[in-house]
Amino acid sequence: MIRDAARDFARTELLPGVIERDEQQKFPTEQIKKMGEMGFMGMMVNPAYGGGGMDTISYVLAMEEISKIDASASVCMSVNNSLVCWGLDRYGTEEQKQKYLTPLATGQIIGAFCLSEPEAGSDATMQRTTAEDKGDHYLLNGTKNWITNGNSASVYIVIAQTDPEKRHRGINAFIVEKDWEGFEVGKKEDKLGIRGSDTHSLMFTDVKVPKENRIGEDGFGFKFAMQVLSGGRIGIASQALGIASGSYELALQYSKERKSFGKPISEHQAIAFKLADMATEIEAARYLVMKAAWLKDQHKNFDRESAMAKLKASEVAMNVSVEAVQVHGGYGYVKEYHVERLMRDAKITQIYEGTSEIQKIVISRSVLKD
Ligand code: COS
Repeated sequence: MIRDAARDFARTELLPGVIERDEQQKFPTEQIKKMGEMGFMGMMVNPAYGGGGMDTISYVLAMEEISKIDASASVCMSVNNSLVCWGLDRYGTEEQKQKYLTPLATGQIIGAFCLSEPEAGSDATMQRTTAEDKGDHYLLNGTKNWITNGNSASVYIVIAQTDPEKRHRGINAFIVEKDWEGFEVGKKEDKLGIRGSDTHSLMFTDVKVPKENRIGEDGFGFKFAMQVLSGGRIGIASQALGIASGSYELALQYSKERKSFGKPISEHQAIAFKLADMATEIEAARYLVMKAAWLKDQHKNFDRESAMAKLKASEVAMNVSVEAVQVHGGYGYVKEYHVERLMRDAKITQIYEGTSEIQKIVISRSVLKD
């Protein structure tokens, strides 16, 4: 039912205008609002805080369907669900949940997660953004880069260094509101793909953050970021799965309609074998994503599996979307057939929330402990 609801929504509400939003870099404001009303923005959150109380498997199913049609809407959904809501639900105080989680989970407002900096993406411990302890508040200074929902968000989880001598143990996570003095939204990035999402740099100049807006104990910020990202990788893996299966479905349909040399191109082995490879790879990725989601739902460690799921699903998204363009031939290279957009959207899944190379660090460190 969840998958069908997400599929119907994507086809009726996201498909119209998806090409124009990509061209004009237009954020899907109305569509995201409706996704909130349907319960897609806080799917795994405790219903006491306005969430859907669903499991990760349900979230993956919905993410795949939304991503088949509009990966710009689905990255907004993924960040809000897995990086912002899940982290607050798990580690927030009662006050933080009442004040921030409820409006975030119901989609009344959108959240953003701010870890990356001009010089700290993969090497996440090298935070230059500082939060100086001033007694009842912290003073936040620094710059964050490539922040999804950068301008459309109202609430930001910001990772900052409080005590450089303690390195990663001196890092904290803070809840920051957009209209606080000293907070400035910087330039919007002009991107290759997911162009409907708004990606910005953010600047903080002496932003006063009340002590009660720190998440967890002093020094918990790096572990918080790592745990939240581990769950986030299931979201991005399901986004990649959706980009792959969306591209494949378009290629399959087109190959049955388009004729060459007197028969549908699907009946030429060159195309039929491509479809076989695409279907097989998608199925392999789907099992990895589902395994990671299932482990998370069982409250077991899923760090290795979420990294594997993201590594594999993002590679499959890239390969399958390139092949889908090839199956479409010249039509694949123009916008109205959708596959060129899916191909451009696929690339980011190998980069954000930990590059493929970072996933291999996580996986190799884990397997070496076996
Ligand atoms: N859950 C909880 N804690 C974790 C963790 C996880 N999944 N992964 C690491 N940690 C903890 C470690 O236990 C360690 O804490 P202690 O020293 O107290 O034991 C601490 O974090 C540092 O871990 P480690 O030494 O492994 O850190 P590294 O600097 O080697 O970095 C990687 C580890 C590379 C995995 C990490 O920096 C990373 O994931 N980088 C990518 C970040 C990212 O996704 N960036 C994209 C931007 S967000 S779109």
